[in-house]
Amino acid sequence: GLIRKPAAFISTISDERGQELMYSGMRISDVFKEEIGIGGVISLLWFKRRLPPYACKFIEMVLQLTADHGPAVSGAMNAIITARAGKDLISCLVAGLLTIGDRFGGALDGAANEFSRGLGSGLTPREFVDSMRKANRLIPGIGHKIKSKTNPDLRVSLVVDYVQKHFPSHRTLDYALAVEDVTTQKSNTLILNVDGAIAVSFCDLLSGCGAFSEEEAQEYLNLGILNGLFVLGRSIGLIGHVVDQKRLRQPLYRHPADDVHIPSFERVIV
Ligand code: Q5B
Repeated sequence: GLIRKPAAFISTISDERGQELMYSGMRISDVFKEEIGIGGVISLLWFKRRLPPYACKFIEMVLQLTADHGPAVSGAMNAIITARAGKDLISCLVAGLLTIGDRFGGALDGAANEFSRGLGSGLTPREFVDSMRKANRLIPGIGHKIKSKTNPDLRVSLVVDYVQKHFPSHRTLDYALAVEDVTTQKSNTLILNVDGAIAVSFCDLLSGCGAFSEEEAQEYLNLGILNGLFVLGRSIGLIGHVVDQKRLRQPLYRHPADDVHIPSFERVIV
């Protein structure tokens, strides 16, 4: 009989072979009929399941909150400079995205890991902060360049309010806020930042929404899904900055030399 050739790829999130495109088994027409929104589409394509409406709304909230934070942040600067060098939209977008990492915008995965570890191992917030200091590590999700206790980040307040109102449990967020009480004793800029607030809330969503086993929730965290949310959201703003620069016909950028400190070199004698 016929021997089936083993497939070169396995793929489980979408299927375009039939008459109608399917997202994790849901017809594209039903995606619109049921108005599941972009949060619902992400829940199908990233998590392969429908999440409750409050969770889908939270995903949409995250995308909107992270969409942009002005032209001065690392990602926007890189995208703007690249646009002014005349590069195409995709190159500019990628230039901006490549700044996202441990210090800027990409602290979500680390924050989820560290705060879950602290909570799970029963460390008090003070012990958790001390353990990070002893390990000579910054706490991911803590600290901001311009936001502080006296100049609060309203994005964080929006996240905290939403989670406290809609999530069945928010232990990780409560723990992170208690950690913030400790870190802000040192400096009032060491707040729970937007990366941290989203990350710990997402831990609470994965563990409390009833759609994931404990192992599945952990696996999604390990897969880097949280930094993925920031990348997706911030792409909206980065594209906006690129289009803006091109529309404004901004010239090639060169940084003023008097703003760069170049120490005088010793003359090298050959
Ligand atoms: N210290 C965010 O640094 C920043 C500490 C800490 C313990 C910490 C820094 C940091 C962890 C990574 C993180 C996400 C780089 C930030 C984002 C999106 C954004 C961006 C935007 C947007 C700020 C001064 C003193 C030193 C440090 C201590 C600092 N952070 N200790 N744990 N986490 N955080 N990133 O102000 O004793 O004087 O040596 O890396 O969560 O990216 O809008 O800009 O939407 O685009 O330059 O919001 O906190 O402070 O590095 O000079 O440190 O505080 O050890 O202590 P700064 P530094 P000492 S949200």
